[in-house]
Amino acid sequence: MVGVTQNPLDDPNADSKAVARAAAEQLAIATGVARHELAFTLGSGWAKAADLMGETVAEVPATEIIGFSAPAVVGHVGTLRSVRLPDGRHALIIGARTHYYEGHGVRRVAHGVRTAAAAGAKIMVLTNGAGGIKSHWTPGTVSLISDHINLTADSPLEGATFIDLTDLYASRLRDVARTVDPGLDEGVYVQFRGPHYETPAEVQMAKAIGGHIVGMSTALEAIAAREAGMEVLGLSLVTNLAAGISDAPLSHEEVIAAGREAEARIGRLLADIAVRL
Ligand code: 8IG
Repeated sequence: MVGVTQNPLDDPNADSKAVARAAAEQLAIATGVARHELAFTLGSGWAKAADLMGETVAEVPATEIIGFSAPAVVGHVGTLRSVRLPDGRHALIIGARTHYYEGHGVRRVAHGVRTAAAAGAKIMVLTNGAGGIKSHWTPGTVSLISDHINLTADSPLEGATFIDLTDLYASRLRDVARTVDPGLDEGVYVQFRGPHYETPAEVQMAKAIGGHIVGMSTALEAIAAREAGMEVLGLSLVTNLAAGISDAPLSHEEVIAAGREAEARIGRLLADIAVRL
């Protein structure tokens, strides 16, 4: 396409970690913050957390940083933010997730996480809006992610990279989150490719194989985070019951509305968790 800048990650010969290091360097210059100790990817409904966590030191359009692309979804924010927490640590806030369903490949999906690792982050907090399989969950419920099932049949890792995924969603960090809200439930996140929602039969399959949450983002990112040596905390905002769990058809507008309704409460929750991480 004329006038569209090439993303270096689309070059099959590109070294995705080198691109992430370059992105982290650009980010350090653009934000004036040399090192980010922790990082957050804010999915549907979670954007408010960034304002509540601390003082925004800098905000950069993601497209100004190498390897990032503009978000494909209305309601997603396309910026990278540096926020100073009350204790002086800096959090990198990634409001520009690239989803697998966009079809740009796993390197672009993993780029935010890899950039966070290259920027110094030891803890990666992955949040999302998702569908719930536990029938007692109401829209607006937050669940910790305890584990995942990756149904994309893909991996962000290249070559013979055999990475252990035991305790991928660190039980240590889930315990920290529960010191803020002891009532937080947890569940197994099942990543589908999307962008269509599941059929009720697929949701029943996800349930039968041990899933509690259905989504389109987090599993691949979590794998990349583990490869990069980060501890992962995963949080899902259940914006809707998964297809067939309730009789209601799913709509993106409803998902956005549930996110709006929940955003102040879950933003506060995440900000309170952040200072304890
Ligand atoms: I928000 O019901 C949201 N994201 N796969 N299924 C899947 N992703 C989702 C859903 C859902 N709701």
